[in-house]
Amino acid sequence: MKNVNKQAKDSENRKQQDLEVSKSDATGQMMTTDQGLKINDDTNSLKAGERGPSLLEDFILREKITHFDHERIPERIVHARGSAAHGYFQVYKSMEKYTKAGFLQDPNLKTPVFTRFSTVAGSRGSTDLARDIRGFAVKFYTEQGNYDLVGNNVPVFFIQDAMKFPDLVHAVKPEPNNEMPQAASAHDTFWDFISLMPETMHTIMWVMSDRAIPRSLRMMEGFGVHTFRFINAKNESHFVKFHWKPKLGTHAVVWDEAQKISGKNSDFHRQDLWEAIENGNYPEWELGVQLIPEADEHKFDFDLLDPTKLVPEELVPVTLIGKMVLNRNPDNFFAETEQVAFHPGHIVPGIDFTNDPLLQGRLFSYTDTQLSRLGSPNFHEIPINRTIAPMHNNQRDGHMRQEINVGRVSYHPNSLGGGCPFQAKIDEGGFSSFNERVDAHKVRDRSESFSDHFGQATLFFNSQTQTEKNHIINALRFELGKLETEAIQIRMLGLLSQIDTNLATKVAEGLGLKVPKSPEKPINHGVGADADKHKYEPKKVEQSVKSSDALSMLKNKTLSKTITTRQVAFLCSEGVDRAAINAMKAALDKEGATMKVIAPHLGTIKANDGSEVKVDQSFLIAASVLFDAVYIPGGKNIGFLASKPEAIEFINEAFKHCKVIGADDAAIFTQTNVKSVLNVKSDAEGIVLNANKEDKNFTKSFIAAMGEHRFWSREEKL
Ligand code: HDD
Repeated sequence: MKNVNKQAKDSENRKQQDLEVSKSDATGQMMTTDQGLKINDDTNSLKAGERGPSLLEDFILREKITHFDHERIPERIVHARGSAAHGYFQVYKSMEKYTKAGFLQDPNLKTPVFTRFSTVAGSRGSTDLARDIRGFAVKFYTEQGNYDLVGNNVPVFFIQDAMKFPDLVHAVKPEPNNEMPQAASAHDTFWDFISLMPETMHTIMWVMSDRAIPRSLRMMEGFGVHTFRFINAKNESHFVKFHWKPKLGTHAVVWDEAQKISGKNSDFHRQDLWEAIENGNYPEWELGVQLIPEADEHKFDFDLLDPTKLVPEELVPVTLIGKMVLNRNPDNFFAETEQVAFHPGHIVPGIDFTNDPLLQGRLFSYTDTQLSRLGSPNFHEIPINRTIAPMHNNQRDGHMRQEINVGRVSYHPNSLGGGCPFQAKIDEGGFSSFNERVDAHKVRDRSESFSDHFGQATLFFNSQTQTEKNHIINALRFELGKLETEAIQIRMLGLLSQIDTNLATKVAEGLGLKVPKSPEKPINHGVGADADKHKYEPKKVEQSVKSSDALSMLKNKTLSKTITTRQVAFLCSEGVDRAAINAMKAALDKEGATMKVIAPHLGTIKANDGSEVKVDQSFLIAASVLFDAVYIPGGKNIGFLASKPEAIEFINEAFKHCKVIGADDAAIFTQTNVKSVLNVKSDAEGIVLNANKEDKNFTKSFIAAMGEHRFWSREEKL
């Protein structure tokens, strides 16, 4: 067993060892120029006299400034804002029945991975909490070469054909005349495009749901989106959909919170991921697959090649086949997180594409974009992109080539180099594309089987709880409410009415508009220009599955009750009950949750027993939106906090966002001087009281309530 573990550990470390040779550590070293010349003065430039002009001769100044002038590279055209971590993937049991992919065979093999999460629309410095899809890109450094699973936290995409991707991105990005708004879809150009492209409706439902405002990058699902293929050693193909299921469950914040977090800490997700890994709370996901035999390709109400559709888990269950653990933060953000280059076309034998027209376009786009972003076809040599598999071919030269290819041969076939590098036979691991038969006319067209634009949007909406439906309605009211053009709002109401009449009516109420009686007929602009193509008119296909729990976060079994790594704010001031702090802290520690003492000032405060309590954050810095729950320990401080507007705001906000509030003394909620300003109903769900310190189960009750995460009944009452 020991040997097996060692083998797994060794395989996991292979990428780390590879990166080691490129690392530079200045500890204990002298400062030099880029040429290795030791620098004697890094503060003063070379001048003609103490007060004279700087000299052109100053090669040290020139080198330093020149390098600085060229430090920036273009940010990613989409997914510019991202955070990443290293880790490993391990399969539970061999998947050889379905795929010959090397990293999916041996449960003792740990394949190194580098995973980058991102928002789509915002710039590199934009807020983490934008309403947006999150990118979920995993680079597996396999022994057969790099495999990239470049997915999102939403299982479907806005458009069906890559031809429309630049239009979609132009529409959502800040408007070109005034570069506004940043990292937001709530503006006219986005909804103008969406309202004219009914195929976007299913994904719009997801983006308007709380999936688009995750609580943490560690608490969101991932999806490969497209249907891919698994190919086994007998060259048999199964269609496959990939899922990542987070061990901590799938959780979100609410929109009001998201907006406030953006102001308080726009690095909220980045910091959360970084700190979890630094503290040894390694985030974990299980990889799931939905497997569909070739023969079942046409068995569904939708086309498997259509990326605006998902396969309901009721029709094809998700089988969990392995796990990914992220256990190491990058050493250098630019070198690793910024320079990593993902590409859905980086595949290994055993995995292959389908003819999904969105995927087909992506296969071109990703290498192309690296050429302008990273500047050269040699981006594969950048340490984070380097494969751990042996790499030999006849590609040569280009900007910034690192490799020194020896010998005189750089072509194939050759006799002077003994025919090397050799082509690999299939049984030697050589890649060959799936032998799919394609027999067709060349057409610029789309299959009629892609015409259902509403069926799964309705399925998604119907699968949500009432709370989730309310959040979708409010998100649409917010987004559409920000538009300047009424015609776009009305067009959207027309489309929403095809998904659900109640949804459209409720959104219309918020906008002060009426749902159009005979909505503009949705045009499929992708193929609508030609009169003969009326067969492509958008339609709604009734889905055989009417409601799917897996699509709702609140019904979903992936909503885990664990409170590991959750953050609790302890609101304290002078005279706070020391024993109460200790008891709650100990109980939270046991569950892996963390606490912070929030008080009127930094430094320390005196507890009721005379001891000093270290303050982590003052009310000036802290905010309820940055915490999962609030605890108000007893003692004299209750009276003080009740008179402190910042504390009242803290508690009110936690109540509004349906979080657990625990208090040792009900007085905080009932004092006459605060009753008028405190919006908390002390008998509401999720308010845990330890009246007169008599409740021995208080900490237990508080933790159990935290496991429910939010008490939505309060929101409905509000
Ligand atoms: Fe894309 C980046 C995911 C459609 C073109 N995409 C990018 C990233 C993710 C995705 C996660 C960031 C990777 C990283 O962290 O570096 N993209 C998707 C998914 C899609 C999708 C799940 C649909 C199912 N993308 C898509 C299309 C095109 C692109 C249709 C173009 C035809 N995507 C790009 C890109 C990016 C990119 C322009 C920008 C930066 C990069 O590639 O490296 O090439």
